[in-house]
Parts: sequence; C-alpha cells; structure tokens
Amino acid sequence: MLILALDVLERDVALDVARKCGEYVDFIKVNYPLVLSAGIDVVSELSEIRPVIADFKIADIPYTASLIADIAFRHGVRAVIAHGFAGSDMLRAVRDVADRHGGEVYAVTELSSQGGREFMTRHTLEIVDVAKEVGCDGLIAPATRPERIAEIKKRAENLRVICPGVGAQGGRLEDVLKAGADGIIVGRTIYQSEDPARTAREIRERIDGLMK
Ligand code: O7M
Repeated sequence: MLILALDVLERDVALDVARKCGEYVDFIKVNYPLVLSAGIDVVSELSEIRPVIADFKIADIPYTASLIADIAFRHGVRAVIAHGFAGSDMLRAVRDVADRHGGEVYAVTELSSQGGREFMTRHTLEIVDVAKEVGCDGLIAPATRPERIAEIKKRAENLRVICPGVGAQGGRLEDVLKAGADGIIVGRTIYQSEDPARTAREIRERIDGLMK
C-alpha cells in the first residue's frame, strides 16, 4: 500500500500532484499544513481523485475528538488518524463516529522523529493493545525504526500497519516492508521531486516487486 502525504500548501498544487500521482497511490493523506492554508473543502476535492486519510492526529477529550472526526468524514474522507496516547475513551469516541460514516480509524503509536522516543516508545505496545481493543483498523508506526515496526506488527497481526518516514526522514522501503509493514506513507520524496508521477510510479513498482 502506498499513501501519498500531500503536505503542500496550495490547493491547485495539491490537486495537480494528486491527479498526476493518483493512479499509483492507494490513499492521499492530508495533514494540517494543507487544510489550514487551503481550507477544509480541498479534502472533498481530493476525495474525488483518491480516497483520503485525514491526518489530524486527533488528541483531545472524546467530545472534541468526535467533532473533529465528524467534520473530516462529512468532507468525504475514508479514514481519520488519531493519537493512541490520548487514551481508550477518545479512540472509542472516534471509532463511534467512524462507524456512523462507514469509515476507518488509524492510531499513531510512536512518532518517527527522535522526539517519538522521549515519551511514546515506552508506551507503544500498550497503545497497540488499546487500539486493538477499541477496534481500530490500523496503526501508524515509524519507518525510521524498522525494529519497532516488527514489534508492533507482531502484537497486532490483524491491524494494518502503515509507516511514515521513508525517504526524507531516512527510512528505507526494503527494511520497512521486511519488518512487516502493510504500507508506507511518502511525502517529500514524491511531491518535491522533479516528476512526482514518475517518482510515485517507481515507488509503487518497488513496493509491488517486494510484496509479491
Ligand atoms: O515523507 P515525509 O517525511 O515528507 O512525510 C511524512 C508524513 O508522515 C508527514 O505528513 C508527517 O506528518 C507524517 N508522519 C510522520 O512523518 N511521522 C509520524 O510518526 C507520523 C506521521 C503521520 O502520518 O502520522 C499519522
């Protein structure tokens, strides 16, 4: 599975990259930079090109979390991403909203950055257990630390594990897939390349070759 992290700031650029790369990616992940600069309606427009995952990394009290998830689903997204560290009550609230819309929920385990090791790593497997208990569809795990992906996948074999951090953050596609990832999230390597469509196609072909 290849997920395009579309962290560009302009609506027209976002739609252009999405149209060019659409046939090579399974999902488009939208994060705050795009929505805060282009407005939430861009999410609906992108959803017409490819299924969108709303990466609002929801981490709040259950009530507020539900409002955020509901806004995302009402704009046509297929899935939302929430922080596992916020706890089971919030994940359950987001799960309920997703169920009302027939959508999916992914939980972040530990961030791919160095900072992800400061606090999150200690609780990663507990977060995995809670995500399983609540019925999340998948987990976000760090491509920068393949050994952690392996541990996370082992603990949650039935959940989809998708991994950001390939390319710009130093993670290697081969290592990530070998560790058991079900998919990768790639941003800058694609949208900052000279030819985003060609780069997306090449990554897709490498994934397909490795996952055979
Ligand atoms: O390939 P990049 O580094 O340009 O983009 C990576 C994307 O994945 C970007 O949108 C980040 O916000 C996101 N991400 C991480 O890089 N690390 C994480 O641990 C988690 C995420 C993420 O997508 O969380 C849901």
